[in-house]
Amino acid sequence: MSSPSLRVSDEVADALTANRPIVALESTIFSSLGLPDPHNGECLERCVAAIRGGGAVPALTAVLDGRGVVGVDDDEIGRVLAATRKIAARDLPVALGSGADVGVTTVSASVTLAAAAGIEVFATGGVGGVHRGSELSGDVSHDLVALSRHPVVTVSAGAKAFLDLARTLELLETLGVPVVGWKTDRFPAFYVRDSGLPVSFRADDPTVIARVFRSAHDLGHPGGVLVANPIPSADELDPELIDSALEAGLDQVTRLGLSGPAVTPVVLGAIAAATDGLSVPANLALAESNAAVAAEIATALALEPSSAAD
Ligand code: PSU
Ligand code: MN
Repeated sequence: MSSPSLRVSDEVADALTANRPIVALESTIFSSLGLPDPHNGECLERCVAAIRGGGAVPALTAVLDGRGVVGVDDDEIGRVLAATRKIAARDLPVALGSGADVGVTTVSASVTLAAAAGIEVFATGGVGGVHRGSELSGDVSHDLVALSRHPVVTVSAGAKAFLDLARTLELLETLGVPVVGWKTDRFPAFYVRDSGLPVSFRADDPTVIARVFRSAHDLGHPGGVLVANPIPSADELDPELIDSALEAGLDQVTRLGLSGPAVTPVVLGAIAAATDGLSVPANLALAESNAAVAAEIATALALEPSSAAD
């Protein structure tokens, strides 16, 4: 499984061989680019505990010592949490080829690494998507393309709240990525359970998602499935508070003249400030919930034979 470009931990490699459930995790949300210290470390601990509690093996992805890593060892976690280099899928070849010391992987890079290792389920906070004003800036996250290219089920609380969610859903349709509402008919908006937009399919049972995913494969579909899991009701934030916090965040981006990968960390920081820090526990709760749902789906998938095994 491992190669000069890819390092798979022993625990993850053993689980792959034994067809035990595995859930890959991204690392950008667990760095200071995603959450302030020490909440980033707490978020990772809660996600790992949720995955193990659900009977699956966690596989944190990152770049370390010029290799893509699937299953960061415990004694390396500090390096990953402190990293400030954000690595999307297009940055992976450069990071590996040039021997980058350490970098945190976004959804697109993490899904790429998970698929390369043969892992079928991945959990994140919120995926990237079509940015507001993208008709001028052209800023559309590669996350959406990566979801359409790699055979991985991604569990997310919808997409990042400050995106153009209607256009994000349109692009997912264009790219042929099935979007499944987890126990909901509505596409969630990260800190709030309902973006006001519908999803075309709802699942209340992880086995159904496993079968949707296997069906896509059987038909030669190259990509994955996006599972949209709303933030738990008890942790949901007031939509009006979030709307004004988003405005504050986007204003700050405009004032600073930011574009590209620099946008998300600044907006997230501004949202935390504008909500008096309330956005942070909400972010932790939704990430933990996604990890738990991902473990359920990974467990269902381990029981659902793939056609390759027929
Ligand atoms: N959503 C969050 N926090 C984050 C991200 C998303 O609430 O840190 C990260 C994820 O790693 C996602 C990335 O893949 O932002 C997308 O960045 P961009 O918009 O630059 O493609
Ligand atoms: Mn972008």
